[in-house]
Formats: sequence, structure tokens, C-alpha cells
Amino acid sequence: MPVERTLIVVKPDGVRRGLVGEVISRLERKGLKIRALKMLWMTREQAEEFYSVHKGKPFYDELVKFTQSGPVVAIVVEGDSAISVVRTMIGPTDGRKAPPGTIRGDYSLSILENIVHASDSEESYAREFKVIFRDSEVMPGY
Ligand code: FUP
Repeated sequence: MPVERTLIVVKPDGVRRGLVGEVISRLERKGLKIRALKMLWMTREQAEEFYSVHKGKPFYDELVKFTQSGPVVAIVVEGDSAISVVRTMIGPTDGRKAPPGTIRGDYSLSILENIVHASDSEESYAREFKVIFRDSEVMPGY
């Protein structure tokens, strides 16, 4: 039962559509503990670093542009197996294929505008966290 931290980002489409509360509510109801939370408008540098694993792919430029198209809300949560649990909660990348009951399955009809991002591994979390937060912004146990 590894206690893990992971990062969820409500993307610009999710913020525009007023789904921040819905996402936070699902995370809290699941039993995950919020450790840090921030609203920000990503710079080009932040968006490029955040999605650096996709550099060179056909959708990269559009993805970086979309990520900077409005404010996002970034949330660090902690809990048992948080990384895989949150990945299951958000569903597959393509909202058209994501099953009902998942965040993307319930709210997205698009692969690009799919409401949320969540880290897919400890390594991704470590890199993505640094794009948005400083260590001192994570709350201690409460
Ligand atoms: P995920 O981990 O589910 O967010 O998916 P990926 O890391 O594979 O992709 C990151 C983001 O790139 C997706 F959220 C949306 C975008 N994307 C596309 O726009 N087109 C694609 O074919 C694949 C991904």
C-alpha cells in the first residue's frame, strides 16, 4: 500500500467549462488528500517543459498552444497508490472513448480538450511538479 503523491491539472477547457469544483470534489470523495493547489496561466516555457515527452510528435505544437490558452488549476493529492488510482479516475486520453464514470468519459468529446491531466508515473510526477510548484508549497500532514 504505497502512499504516493500525484499531480492533476484541470486544463484550460476544464476551467472554462466550470469543472474545477467537479474535479476537486471527485478527488476528495475518493479519499485523496489535497496537499497543494494553485491556479496559474502557464507560460510557453512551462507548457513546453510540461509536455516535453511529446516534443516532435504531430500534435505537440497544438498541445502547447492549447495549454497556454487560459488558466489551469494544478492540484497535488496524496493517498494509497494515488498515481494509478487517479489515472483510472480520469480515464483514457480520448474523451470519445473514455468510459462513463471517468472524468474524461463524463465530460469530454475530444482527445485534445480532455479536461484534465494526471501524472502517469513517479518520474512524470517529479518533472511535472517542478514546472508548477516549489517544495515549500506542499502542505505537511494535517
Ligand atoms: P494522457 O497521459 O492520457 O494525458 O495522454 P498523453 O500523455 O498520451 O497525451 C497528452 C496530451 O496530448 C493529451 F491529453 C492530449 C494530447 N494528445 C493529442 O492532442 N493527440 C494525440 O493523438 C495524443 C495526445
